[in-house]
Amino acid sequence: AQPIYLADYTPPAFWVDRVELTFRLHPTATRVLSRVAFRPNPDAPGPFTLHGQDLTLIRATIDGNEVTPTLTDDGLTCPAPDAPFVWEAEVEINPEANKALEGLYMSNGMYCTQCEAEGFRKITYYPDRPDVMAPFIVRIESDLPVLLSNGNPAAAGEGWAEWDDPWPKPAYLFALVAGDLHAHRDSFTTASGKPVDLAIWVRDGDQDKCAFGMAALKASMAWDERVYGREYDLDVFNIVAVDDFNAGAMENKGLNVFNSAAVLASPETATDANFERIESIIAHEYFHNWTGNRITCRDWFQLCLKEGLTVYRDQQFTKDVRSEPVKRIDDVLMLRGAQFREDGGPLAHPVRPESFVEINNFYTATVYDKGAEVIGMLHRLVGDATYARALDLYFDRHDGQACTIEDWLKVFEDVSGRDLTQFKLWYSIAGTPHVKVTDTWADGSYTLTFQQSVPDTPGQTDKPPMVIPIAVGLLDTDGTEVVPTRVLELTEARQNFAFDGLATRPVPSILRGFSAPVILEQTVPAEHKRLLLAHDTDPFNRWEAGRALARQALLAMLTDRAAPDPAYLEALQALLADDSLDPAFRALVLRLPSQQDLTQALFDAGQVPDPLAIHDALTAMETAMATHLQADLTASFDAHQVPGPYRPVAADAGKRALANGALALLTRTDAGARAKVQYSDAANMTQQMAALSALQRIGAASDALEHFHSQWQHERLVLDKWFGLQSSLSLPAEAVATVRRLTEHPDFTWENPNRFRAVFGGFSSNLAGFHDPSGDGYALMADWLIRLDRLNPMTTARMTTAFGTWKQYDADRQALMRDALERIALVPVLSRDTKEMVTRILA
Ligand code: BAL
Ligand code: ZN
Repeated sequence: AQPIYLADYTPPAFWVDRVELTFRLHPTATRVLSRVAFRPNPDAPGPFTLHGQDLTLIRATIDGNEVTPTLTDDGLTCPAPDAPFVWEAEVEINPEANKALEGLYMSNGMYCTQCEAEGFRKITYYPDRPDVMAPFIVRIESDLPVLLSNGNPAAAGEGWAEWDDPWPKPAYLFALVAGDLHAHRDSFTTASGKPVDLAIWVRDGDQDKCAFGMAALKASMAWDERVYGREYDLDVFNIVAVDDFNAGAMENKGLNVFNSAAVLASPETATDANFERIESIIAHEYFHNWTGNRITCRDWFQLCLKEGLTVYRDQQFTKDVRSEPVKRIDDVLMLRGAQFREDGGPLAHPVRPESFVEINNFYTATVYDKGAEVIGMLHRLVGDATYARALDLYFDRHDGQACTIEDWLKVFEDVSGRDLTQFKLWYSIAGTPHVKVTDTWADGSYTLTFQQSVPDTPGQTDKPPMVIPIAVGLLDTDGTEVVPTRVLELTEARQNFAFDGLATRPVPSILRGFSAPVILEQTVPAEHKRLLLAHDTDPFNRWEAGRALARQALLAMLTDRAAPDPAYLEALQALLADDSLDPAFRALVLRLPSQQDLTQALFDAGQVPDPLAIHDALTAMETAMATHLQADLTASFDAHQVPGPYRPVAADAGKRALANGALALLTRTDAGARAKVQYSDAANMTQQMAALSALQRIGAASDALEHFHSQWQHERLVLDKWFGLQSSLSLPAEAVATVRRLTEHPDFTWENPNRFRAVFGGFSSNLAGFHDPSGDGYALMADWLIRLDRLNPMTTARMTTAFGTWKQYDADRQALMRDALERIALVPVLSRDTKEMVTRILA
């Protein structure tokens, strides 16, 4: 397959004014009748071509006259008038055979669609590109009781329903759902007084898991009105939960389709983390109604236009409804864990990629999360008032259009009067910038010197300096803030910033709030880190200082065989006991860097990471924490039990997070005594899973696992947790055998992406297990990826990223991973998705 280039974009040769679709649903032989009003584009004349894939064409007409199109590799072409005309076609498709879960497919007897990015071409012949927008009218014929599509319900009768979506949309936002579904209903009145009927549609038995999602939807609708001035624009908003789904959810106009794991929750079956994730995904998909649907992308290279902005908006929402510092730390953990890793390896690409083979491979942490960071920087640089005016102008100027990053930045230039030429590099330069900072003190003047550079990435070298907003504050050596936060704007390769009028040499707090997605290189004495951990007014940097101390202590254990640093443990002790601090924040400070963080830190320091040594160092540090902090951890554990009925609110979740963080550590030295009690007494899934995880991490969970399986074997989402916990937390020596055993379990329904991801996504995060020196982990992963690729290329391709850091390891492991990757690459009928990923990883 040939790459597609951003530089080759040409507008469509034909516009679409109106689409009418009729679906005669049948599991193996669904008929799709389309009637599409086309109009030639005088600005880009060209042949009439339509995308199409896996379709059987029954008949086609133009203005009522039978035509015989020429079928091509990716659709068809046909002579067409040089004036507006009506194209009609009838095609047959087989939803039951569609295990790739793109286009129209069946899941547990229900029909469902997924069209982003290019799934609509598996439903009928059409210009399946986001810059072709049209209103859709849809008729569904089926005996199933619930028949849904986009827009407003228009009419319905026995065995049929019609839907009318007046808002012009690209085909990727089309959706259809049909099944024996049950509604959890509510309503919302918009700011201008328009009533909206809301429903979450689920399988029988799941009705009791919808209330939280519905509350999150209503909160999102109100928030978008209050903060962005955006009202909802249809009479109904439907959400459907489906078990077989490649992603988390999809923002189809008026008919969001959700992976059931991203919407269904009850206290008994979902953890605090599940509830928070559900709330943010519901918000994300709802916010797409304006940032994605009303204003969409001109082409798929502009994916970050809707995704970066919508992630930024959902992050703002979570900060507002929960804790701002905790959310910022969580987001940075995610960014560093996924995006920095991507940016530092063979899969690095710009926020706006310039070429792709398969667009599904670019729904990445870079497009989403770095894309959101870029918007956060823009916001920081122009300030709140200008950001708000820019967004108003963006919605006014571009409503109903398919736009580019240039359109987006022009809005900010027009409103702020700034030249964003250099800022725009954030969209085209891949790789995480490194910012090295040094300081000098002379004659009462303190100077910070910054030097920036961006590492080479595939296809990109010799990169120019970027615009980097660096939020800085200064403390004195007693911990009092002497200069409050100021945003320095770095634009050159090397730049000085002076602070005058200080009585003594200050302690700097740099990159407050993680004001830019960069790697900060600074030599900070341990006593300054402890001072910042104890006193910084910026909660992010307070946490960051604790993190740096933990990393330093762990690296010393790994490289110098040092004992766990007592000064670090003392600093933690003070923090743990500080009841003025949010328990959720304290829980984050207590969490050690992950195996993956330490792997990266060692690699960055020019060393070859040993996964087993890293695992053992983390275990030793946790044991030291449990021993030295036993009284404090016990006090924290006892003091943060949450009595009464479970509520998924941030305050209670924070207390549970701290108590359960303490429990995980205490389990290292009490042979699981507390965890066993908590497991037996648990009245909600957060408590049950925390206890089970703590036991699993010391290899003492077998009885509890057996009990958990028998308790939850009929709850598929809970069973995913059972699988995932074992693959991700099995002890290194047992992990490969455990995963193999899980794949032989009768409940391992591997065609379901959630179940597959639970086992193999969990396994790939268990670095000491996955990287077993035998190579058996790699071989097992490769075997299963090869198997899944025949059915589901999208999920397979994403999971190849387990091998993305292969060049960081020792020669033996590299050779074993290369063998596994080459074995996948050599499969004769490998999907385009997986082929592209494996080729890029191997390059
Ligand atoms: N557009 C794909 C799912 C999401 O980002 O919302
Ligand atoms: Zn999105």
